[in-house]
Amino acid sequence: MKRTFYITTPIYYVNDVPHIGHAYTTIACDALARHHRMKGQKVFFLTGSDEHGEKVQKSATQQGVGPRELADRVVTRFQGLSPALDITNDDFIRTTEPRHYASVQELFRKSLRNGDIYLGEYEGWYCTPCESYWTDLQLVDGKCPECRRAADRRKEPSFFFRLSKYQRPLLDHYRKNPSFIRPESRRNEVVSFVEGGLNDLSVSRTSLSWGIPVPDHPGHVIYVWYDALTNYITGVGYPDGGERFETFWPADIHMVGKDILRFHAVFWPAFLMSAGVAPPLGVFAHGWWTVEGQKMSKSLGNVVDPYEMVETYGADAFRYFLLREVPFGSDGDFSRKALVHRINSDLANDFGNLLNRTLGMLGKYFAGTVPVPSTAEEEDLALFARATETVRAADAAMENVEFHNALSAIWDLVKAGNRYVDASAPWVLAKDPAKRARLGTVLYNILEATRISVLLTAPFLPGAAQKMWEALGCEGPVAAANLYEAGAWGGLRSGITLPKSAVAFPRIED
Ligand code: ME8
Repeated sequence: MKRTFYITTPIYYVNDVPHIGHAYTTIACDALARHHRMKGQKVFFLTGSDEHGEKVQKSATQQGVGPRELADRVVTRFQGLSPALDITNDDFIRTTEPRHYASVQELFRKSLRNGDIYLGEYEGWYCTPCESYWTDLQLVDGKCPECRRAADRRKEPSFFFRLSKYQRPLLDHYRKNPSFIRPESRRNEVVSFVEGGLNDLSVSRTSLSWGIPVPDHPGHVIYVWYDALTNYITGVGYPDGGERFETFWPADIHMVGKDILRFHAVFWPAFLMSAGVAPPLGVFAHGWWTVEGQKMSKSLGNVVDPYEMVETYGADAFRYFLLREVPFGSDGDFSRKALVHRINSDLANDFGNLLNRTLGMLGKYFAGTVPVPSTAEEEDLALFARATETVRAADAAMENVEFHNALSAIWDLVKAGNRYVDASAPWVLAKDPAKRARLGTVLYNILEATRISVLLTAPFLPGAAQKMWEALGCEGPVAAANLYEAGAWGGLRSGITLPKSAVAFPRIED
């Protein structure tokens, strides 16, 4: 196993406040970061904000403020997602920070020096009111696709990145690293795109001033995507190098939405190769959410606010729903009904109930003191085997970034725990003093299966898992437990006294 794990979210545009799409990527990264920490790896988890470029400039102009002022205001909404959603990022990078200017300019300079970035002329359809260039394909009836006014043919001097030169190196990289782009269907899309040929890419603008200046060419600012992608190395200390860079670069996973995969899987590795920096090890593209069957949009007024979700349903339930409801990588539909259903059936009925009924019986039959298990019977051995297999299956699913499969394996264990209770009927055993030892064994086994389930849910339900962990008398933060050590059968201590019931998941009325 690799000793380190570096994971990143995209950096979010500060032209508008966060929505479910932002929360989704960040939660997915957080679950992975937590899982890898529990495997004993040294983890670095980076998120941040994308503050330059036309989008932010335009939005600021519309609101009658400067772009910096807008960024300063909106960035707090993104930073606030971490405490609200229980996110454990190690750093939050803003592209307006001095450390990032130094990093972008250094990377750019490397390619300027070796001739991979050269001065040319950018030509396109320019809409003056929108201050935007459009390609032939983007124009609608020959007009600007945004304001529908006439666009003019216009040229400006621009620096270009010699992307065409990297077609072969990129294809070689994809071939040698089959898991560089995941899921596989997305990989095939990217490979076909690159096989189709690559044009050099315009990487500077003179029509915009809100950005990082091109070194030694003050009239040009660096293209916002060149600037934004570079955050992933700035975050670990580029260009100064140092221990953090040595330890964590190349990143293990850049997690992104499917719409921005091409930037990450084509442009970014090419920029890095040109500058002599190793490309990342992997890019994973997830799907998009619709809301109650419709595309999410401001004009429809159906944008899902993550803060509102946390207030209404709690961070654990929201996190659980997003990662359980759809196979990671596919598109999904968000609905309150489906969320409430998951809370009631999976969290309250299956999981919460397992813990509560077990603690209830322990209180009633053993005054809350965890018994010492004796001889294991066939159904006990089946439960141990299931628990051990679940640790393995959940770990394997997480390695494949299949959250839904990890959760479904964990829930199979939870359900097996509930079936074990029903089948061994402690309330019947309790009536017969001769069955006292058997009753103790049964209760120990249920508690132990519950403990292992709680351990496995910690990356997904950090708040609830911690409370349940404590209710089972386990010490320290569950987030700091080691998956393999704490996941081994028999970790629950006999002889300790547990409370009668624990905070579980309350049912929600539909
Ligand atoms: O693209 N469902 O930032 P951004 C799921 N700054 N994900 C969604 C979504 C939805 N309905 N809508 C958006 C940017 N997203 C750049 C990134 S990285 C170097 C620069 C996702 O704030 C989208 O796929 O517009 C993207 O991954 C993320 O939100 C950020 O979007």
